[in-house]
Amino acid sequence: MELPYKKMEWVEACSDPTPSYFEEHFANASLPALIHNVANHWPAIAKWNPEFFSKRYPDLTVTVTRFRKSEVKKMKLADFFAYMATTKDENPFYLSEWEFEQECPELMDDYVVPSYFHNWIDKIDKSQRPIWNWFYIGPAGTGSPMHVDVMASSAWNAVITGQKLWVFFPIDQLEFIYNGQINAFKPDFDAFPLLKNARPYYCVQNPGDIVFTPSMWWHQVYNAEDTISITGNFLNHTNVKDVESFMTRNNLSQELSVLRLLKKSFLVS
Ligand SMILES: O=C(O)CCC(=O)C(=O)O
Ligand SMILES: [Fe+2]
Repeated sequence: MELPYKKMEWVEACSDPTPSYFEEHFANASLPALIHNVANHWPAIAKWNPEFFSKRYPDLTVTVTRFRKSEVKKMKLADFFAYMATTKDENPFYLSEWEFEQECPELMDDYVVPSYFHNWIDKIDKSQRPIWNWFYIGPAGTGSPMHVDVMASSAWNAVITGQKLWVFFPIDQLEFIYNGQINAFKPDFDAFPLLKNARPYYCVQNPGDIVFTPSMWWHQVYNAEDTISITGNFLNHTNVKDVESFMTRNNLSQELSVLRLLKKSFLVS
């Protein structure tokens, strides 16, 4: 896809980084990454496809939405995959943020999260912790509007089948994106003139690629093909400051007390 920005940066790519390389170059530097040669070794790559999901969980009810939740409805999973294979909708339904862990916990055996995405949240008892793992599954033309991730956490996303395009805006370009009202893939420079000054980061993610989203970076995602992908958000020493200030700003006192316990157990002070 051609994007009409005067200047763009490519998201830096790497192949199966060591934890120290990943931390230094991406997590601590707060830069997005396109990581090759990790998720392509997951069992999920050979297993997760429309046939697998349709046969294994045909009657599971999921919630699907059009862009910016302009329409929301429930569907059976097998019916959604049948829709995905045939739709010509201009603004198709997307199965985004599907919380699969409770209904399909066995799917968690099909992937291995690299150690550099270590998640403090995993220390909290399953019944208490927030669900921060989701599938994003949809036909070509679906995607997620501009957003920052939950509670200023960071995220990894792996494409299993299909292709995603990503546009990222670093924190020092906030003034150009009008609080996320813009559509980064169809920028309207008349309605949002400052957007002309933006210099977004861009990448194309293919099957087996992982994209790392640093905390606080605004981003928008577009599925250029029918796509099955999975995301995990995480909190650890690399983003705890951002998460803590988010919680403080939003008066999340309960969450803050959990965060402080986690800090105590993970950070040697
Ligand atoms: O794939 C999508 O639609 C959104 C993914 C995303 O925003 C994320 O992983 O943080
Ligand atoms: Fe996101």
